[in-house]
Amino acid sequence: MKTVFSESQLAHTPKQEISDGELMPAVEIPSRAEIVLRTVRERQLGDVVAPQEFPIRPLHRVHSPDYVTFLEGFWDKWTAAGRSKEAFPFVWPIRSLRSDIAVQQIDGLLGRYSMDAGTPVGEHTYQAARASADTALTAARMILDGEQSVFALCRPPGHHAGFDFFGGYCFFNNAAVAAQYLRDYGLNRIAILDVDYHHGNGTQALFYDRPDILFLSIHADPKDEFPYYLGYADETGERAGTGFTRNWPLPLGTDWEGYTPALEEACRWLLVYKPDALIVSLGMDCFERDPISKFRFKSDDYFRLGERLAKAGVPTAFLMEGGYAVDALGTNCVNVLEGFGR
Ligand code: Q9C
Ligand code: ZN
Repeated sequence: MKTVFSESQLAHTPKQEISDGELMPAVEIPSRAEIVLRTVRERQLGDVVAPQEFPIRPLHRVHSPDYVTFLEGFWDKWTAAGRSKEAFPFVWPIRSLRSDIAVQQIDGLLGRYSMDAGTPVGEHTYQAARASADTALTAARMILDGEQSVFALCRPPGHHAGFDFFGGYCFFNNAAVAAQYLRDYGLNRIAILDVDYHHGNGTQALFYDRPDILFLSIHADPKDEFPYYLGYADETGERAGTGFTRNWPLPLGTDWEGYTPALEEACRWLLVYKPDALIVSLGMDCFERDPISKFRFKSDDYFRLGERLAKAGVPTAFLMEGGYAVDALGTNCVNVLEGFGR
């Protein structure tokens, strides 16, 4: 299996995040990508190729142009306002506040275009997020060109980012951008299986009313875990998309044995849907030693995950999402890809 990777993704270097009432060291850090890349090479998974640079168009197929422009121009505005460190939003236009105001002030803009205060924006965040989307798009291109499987080593991750907001360490929704690209360049039915520990709220919302992109997600129950406000079992799609979203929220403490029935059900939906391509939002944060998560996968379980996905027999692009136990991240990730074995 080939890997797509760009060094530009390492330029996004969050330092701290607001968590549990404290400023804590950031967990979505460049060494995550570095250890996965090193393990891909050590275990000789296959060639590592640089992504193509794509124009802005495929991003605009998923994200609002004003959001993309906001991220692109953010650092200049931030520093012009006399700020020098990484940025955090702290006020949002919820409910009784007005969302029809065309805010100009930088803190207003940060809230307008975000969902949480846990996702610092820095000088090179836009460039890295673009490179991450290019990595996913290149993987999609390779599937169109006949690859049976490909690994997009994306960072920053994407599945929490929506039409016009960042959050959950995500800026552009790599899986959504890749799925829409596959639709635009000839495939009719795309399935996205999200196995990150957290619900992929951004991806779900982007395709909620569409039957041409099936969204399946297995994750920690949002009643106990981020993102709290989406990812419940009764969310199954709307209008033409009714029945084309499925969620399996699982209790904290879930291990491989507890996870398997949900995975089997998800795979059954894949079998019924018969997608032309599968995108796996591949988070490794179900791991027992993940510092921010509460599932109990062991490293060997990731082989089984890969083996099970291979049985679906669909051309598959793996896109990296979360996973914060950095020392084990390479092992766990390459275990999935080796388990998949094509
Ligand atoms: N106290 C992904 O895995 N906040 N995002 C955690 C911990 C957000 C995770 C706070 C977690 C987002 C792509
Ligand atoms: Zn996650």
